[in-house]
Amino acid sequence: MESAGSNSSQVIRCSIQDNQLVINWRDGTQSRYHALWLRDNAPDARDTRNGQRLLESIDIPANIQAASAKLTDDGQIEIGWAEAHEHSRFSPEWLRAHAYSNHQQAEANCWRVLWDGTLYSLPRAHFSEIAQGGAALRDWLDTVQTYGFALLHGVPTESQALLKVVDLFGYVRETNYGRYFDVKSVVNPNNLAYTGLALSPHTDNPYREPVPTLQLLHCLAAVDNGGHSTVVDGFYVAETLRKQAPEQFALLATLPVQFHFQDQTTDLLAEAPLIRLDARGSLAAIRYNNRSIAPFNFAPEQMDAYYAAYLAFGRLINDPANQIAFKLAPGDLFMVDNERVLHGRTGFSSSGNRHLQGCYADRDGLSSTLRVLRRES
Ligand code: NM2
Ligand code: OGA
Ligand code: ZN
Repeated sequence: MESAGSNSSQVIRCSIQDNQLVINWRDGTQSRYHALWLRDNAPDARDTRNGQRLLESIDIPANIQAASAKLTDDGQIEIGWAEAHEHSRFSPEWLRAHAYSNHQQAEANCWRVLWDGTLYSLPRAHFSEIAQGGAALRDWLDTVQTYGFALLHGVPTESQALLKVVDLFGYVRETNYGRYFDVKSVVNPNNLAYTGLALSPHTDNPYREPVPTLQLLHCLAAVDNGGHSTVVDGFYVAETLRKQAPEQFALLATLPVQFHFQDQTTDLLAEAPLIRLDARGSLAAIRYNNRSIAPFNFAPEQMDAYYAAYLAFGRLINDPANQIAFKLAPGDLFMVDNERVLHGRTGFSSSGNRHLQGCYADRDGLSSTLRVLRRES
């Protein structure tokens, strides 16, 4: 029953047992697939032009029976249905890729590299290279995904040049601060970012829901004294706290706090825990901003414990051993994953003409572009 095709030749045997397709692979492993799962995912349940599903799962008889399984001459696995549908064909390659039996939960986000202040070479690239697209762009975006930040040199020192960087991978997330914003010291600032004050490491716009997931900051003019940038891997710091004090980590991951921003035309308020976990308990997002956090309003018996956890987290974030510092020169830009890497700056004299431009963008656009670029390699 073996036939041509490298993947079908990996199939030693296929059969139906207990209403499941059982495949014995050449490497000695076995995979099992439930009849209902097979019917639900059969290629004939999809539009051939776009791969989108046409079938409503609720329309499949819950007791659907797989009657037979065979390897066809053209190397497909054919399931014969006892009910309405005669048969469905699957490629062995697809079945292998989607095998779920003997299942070990894949390590979620295993591609992330967490770092502290000893990360000795800053991930970086040159604008003229990534502007060509292809492998250079792929590698730079990959760096942002892996480390949660990356530098870019040689971005033209022109207003709005940072939008050209966004155009390479995705879409600007416009906010009340505009499509992009000028970070410089102004007379009547609506935000402390628009002063010469130091900004301790923070994530931007925690008072928004959803929070912008990427931030770009592009240097148009630097000053001699101060204005250094700092970045901290919030996931590294959170994992450190999880190890040191699991009960403090758990408090920060469950008790919601509020963040607030107000000016003449804006009143933004959002409530969320400082640490957000995904359904598997892995880190999903950090929200931390000393300037816009609202007064805690927990039950009195929670206040001491929460403050202890909050301050422990804050000390780790502000510990220079966890920070990387660098100075942006005109033409430099850095992009951070705003739900993972906190950024800040040292103070500078507001009489100088330091000028950054910033904007936000969406991370899903970045990961989509990255997957498309990876198809080509
Ligand atoms: N700016 C630079 O999220 C924050 O409030 C940080 C944001 C004003 C857009 C500053
Ligand atoms: C900001 C910010 C850093 C800087 O604008 O959100 O953090 O270097 N700026 O001015
Ligand atoms: Zn900021």
